[in-house]
Amino acid sequence: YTVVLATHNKGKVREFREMLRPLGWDVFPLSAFPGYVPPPETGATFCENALIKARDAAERLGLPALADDSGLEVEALEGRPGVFSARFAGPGATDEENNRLLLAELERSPAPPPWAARFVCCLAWVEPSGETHTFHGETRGWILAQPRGSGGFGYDPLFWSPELQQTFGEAPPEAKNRVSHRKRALEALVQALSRPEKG
Ligand code: ITT
Ligand code: NA
Repeated sequence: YTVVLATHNKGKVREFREMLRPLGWDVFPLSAFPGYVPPPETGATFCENALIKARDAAERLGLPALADDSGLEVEALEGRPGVFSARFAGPGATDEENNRLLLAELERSPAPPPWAARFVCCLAWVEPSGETHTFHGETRGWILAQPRGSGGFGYDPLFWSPELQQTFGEAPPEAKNRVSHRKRALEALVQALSRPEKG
């Protein structure tokens, strides 16, 4: 496949490259299209936002497009930050600012640490013809009161994975890429595309 990866998030680009390398796909990052401005994410769900991003890229760039909308859902915060994960501390917030706000809100909540959470990913695949597919992946874990490790991106240093027995910030990339929400959604997509009638 030749596909546009419709994301400006460097962490996502890195992980998709790592995970797609063995598949031999030809993946174009959005940086290959310097004039392309992504649409505003106005959806209420991960899949709505992933579809907004993938549809726009497929239409305007004329290639199949893959978009990831993802985020962290924390039980003690009733599922927040959810679709607002990237801009939890405001538009253009840094990962560090988002992590600090998350811990501040959790410290104020009645629940003691660690706090149950999950990462969720919706992947949208859209062809220039308009044909559309979405795929879901999630991974469960615990938000720690202190960050550990500096790998990954976003909330990774705070997210302890029972499957890895370490945080996503401490885990080597190949370990995170075995159990992540992103990997699980990608597995579903690859399976569907490899079936003759597609997903
Ligand atoms: P694009 O829309 O350009 O893809 P974005 O960062 O704005 O980039 P999202 O709206 O999907 O993308 O927000 C995803 C946010 O959720 C991301 O910025 C992180 O804060 C968090 N997140 C998602 N996946 C993550 C992961 O694997 N590890 C840590 N944090 C993650
Ligand atoms: Na989003």
